[in-house]
Amino acid sequence: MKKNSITTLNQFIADQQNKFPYVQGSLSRLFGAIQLSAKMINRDVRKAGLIDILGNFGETNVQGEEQKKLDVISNDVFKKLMDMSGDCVCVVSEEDQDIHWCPDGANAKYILAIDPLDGSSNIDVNASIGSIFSIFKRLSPDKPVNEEDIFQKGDRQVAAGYVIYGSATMFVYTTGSGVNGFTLDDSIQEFCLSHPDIKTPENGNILSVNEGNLNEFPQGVIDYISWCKEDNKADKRPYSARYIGSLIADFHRNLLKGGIYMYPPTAKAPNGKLRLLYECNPMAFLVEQAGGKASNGQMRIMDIQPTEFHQRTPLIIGSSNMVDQVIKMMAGEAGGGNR
Ligand code: AHM
Ligand code: MG
Repeated sequence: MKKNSITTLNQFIADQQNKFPYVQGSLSRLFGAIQLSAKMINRDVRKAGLIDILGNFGETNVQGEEQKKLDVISNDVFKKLMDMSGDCVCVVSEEDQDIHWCPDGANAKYILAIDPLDGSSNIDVNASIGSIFSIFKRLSPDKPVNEEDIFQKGDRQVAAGYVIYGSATMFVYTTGSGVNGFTLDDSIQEFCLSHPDIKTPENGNILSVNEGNLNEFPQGVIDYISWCKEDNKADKRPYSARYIGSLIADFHRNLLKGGIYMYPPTAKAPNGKLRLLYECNPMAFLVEQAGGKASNGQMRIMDIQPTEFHQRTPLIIGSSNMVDQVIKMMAGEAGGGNR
């Protein structure tokens, strides 16, 4: 990035299109629609307290969770803009039971998976929340899209990213050639390149996990958490505990500073809480592109074969050496320290 120059997300995508043939016209148009969705959701999030849209919608989503009004609004915004784009075959969303087929998308190339507003329990308390997206290419232009197209492994994602509605609004994405972050300049309503080529440190000293569930975690995870609290100057232990309960906020901080986020299996939820298609796959693509790792404790997240829309998986994600250490300890291998 040249000093004193501004690169908007649109300019950046246009440049990428020249460099990488796979960022073709329709993918950049799809990005345009995602970007506009993000701006519209950002507008609503920013005035959520002013226009009676805070609080519960009064219904539960397909997974029995209470939906917030902003969850519903964000889901509708994404679907409407995908419909208008003409570049998206269908949308699968954490908030919907069924596939949303875009009316003019029968011949389009791309499939969008979204968590339209993640961390929504934080809306009422004005903490950071975000939208997560993952893009796949349909398997064949000649056959109608079916579940096989949607249940592709994360490794086949064409692009993924998130928009964080935090103290600033940022758009962070990858198309498989690094990770770049853009901050929304409110005055011109443009996302401008602020975090080029993000690389996450190999080692970090931040631990993000809901320790309230500690007694239900596998022994290896419990051991790892105790290990993080031990004194060891060489690797900056004890680590700092930071957990806000909003995946994007915890992930974003750890991506930039170095750290680990875990949502391990628990006795009550052996597959954890987070969804493979809408949360884990896109975050895994981003973290790997930034030099980090993402695992379910046994295998790489992006190698998991999806079999259900709302499939859940444990998630261990962040700085590569930290993820390796958890995996080692989950496998019962010595982790060091005085266990
Ligand atoms: P959501 O998609 O319903 O918002 O749930 C996902 C969120 C993540 O953002 C967050 O990391 C996690 O749930 C927090 O769960 P818990 O409160 O069990 O720690
Ligand atoms: Mg979510």
